[in-house]
Amino acid sequence: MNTQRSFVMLKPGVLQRRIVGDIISRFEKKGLNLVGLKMLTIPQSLAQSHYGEHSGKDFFQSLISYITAGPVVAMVFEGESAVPVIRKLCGPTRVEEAPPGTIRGDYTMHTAKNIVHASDSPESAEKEVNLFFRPEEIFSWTDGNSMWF
Ligand code: 3AN
Repeated sequence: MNTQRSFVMLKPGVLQRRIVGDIISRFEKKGLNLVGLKMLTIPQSLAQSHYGEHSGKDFFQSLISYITAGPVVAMVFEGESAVPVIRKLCGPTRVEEAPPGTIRGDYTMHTAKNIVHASDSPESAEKEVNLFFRPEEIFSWTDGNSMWF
């Protein structure tokens, strides 16, 4: 059993479009455990740290503006192979490559506004969870239905 945690963030447009419940539901129905959940407006400094690897790219400034434009929903999910499983549910970064059935494939038209962030490795997940959550804000729980998933 390879239990992992992953950081997931619903970007500002998700709240505006009133589809927060739809998106969270996809992760829940898959069988992932929601163990951390908060809303926040991301400060500039946190946005720059979170997307530091893209600093200098042509889309960096618009990415920072977008991500700080309104409240986001930040979450931590736990489950077996949670990191790759969640990436699959989200779909590829580029929307023209995101197939129907994935979150990005079903809900977005533009890569720059691809509505959801999900950790791309267990190492990134640990870093991102620690960036957005304090240890006491994570609530691991035992899923009584785990044998059915
Ligand atoms: P992912 O979010 O799939 O891990 P990253 O880390 O390469 O992808 O990109 C982070 C975010 O930057 C994306 N979610 C998207 O909003 C934005 N982004 C990535 N590539 C582009 C691009 N070519 N043009 C505009 N925005 C982009």
